[in-house]
Amino acid sequence: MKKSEMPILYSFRRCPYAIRARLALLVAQQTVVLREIVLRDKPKEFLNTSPSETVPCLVLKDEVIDESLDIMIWALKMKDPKNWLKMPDNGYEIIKMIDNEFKDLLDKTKYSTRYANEDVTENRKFAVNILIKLEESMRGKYLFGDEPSLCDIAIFPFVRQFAFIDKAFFDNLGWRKLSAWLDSFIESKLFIECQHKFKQWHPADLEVHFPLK
Ligand SMILES: N[C@@H](CCC(=O)N[C@@H](CS)C(=O)NCC(=O)O)C(=O)O
Repeated sequence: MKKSEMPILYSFRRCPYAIRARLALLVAQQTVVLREIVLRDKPKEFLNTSPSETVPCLVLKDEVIDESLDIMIWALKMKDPKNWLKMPDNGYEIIKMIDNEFKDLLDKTKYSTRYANEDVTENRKFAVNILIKLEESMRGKYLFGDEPSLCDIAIFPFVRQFAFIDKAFFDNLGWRKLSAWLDSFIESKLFIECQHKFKQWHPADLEVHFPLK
């Protein structure tokens, strides 16, 4: 593919939404031009492109995909070597629940000082309850069997973020499956590759590609 034809991904290394988009691009072997964004210093090229002004944002020749889940689905429709798209419909409901209810509790736990009127202990408990239900519904090592699906991948970065707010607390919860589930992603080649550190993008920079060649 010629340079100018390559999709552009505006990304931010630590963002859980951007992480899941990069994981899907990686597994689908879709090479993009990566532009690492610093959220407090968004470049005008990004602001002029992303309707929501959030990362990730994938710029195709005639379309801008501004939602991480849509980027995942776009990439996997190109190539889905691990059959991540093969999952029951309720996988999408679980993603929605984690993106909304769980994400809200995650933020209220992680950034509790920003929520003066919220009870952090209660919110953390509600978040843990969601994860317990998730674990109880796991049909194998993963949500729908012994192989991960789109749903596992899409929710993993948020569970990881929650676990690392207080890893000792999380580990002490006595998980039967969820700790191994989480570790399998954290230790995977895919995640390590997806967390490569890119420098903040500036318009005059040479193109950097993701996945790295
Ligand atoms: N719905 C979006 C949400 C993405 C999102 O909220 N990303 C955060 C970073 S983790 C962001 O860009 N926030 C904008 C900001 O902080 O200015 C998606 O799934 O792609």
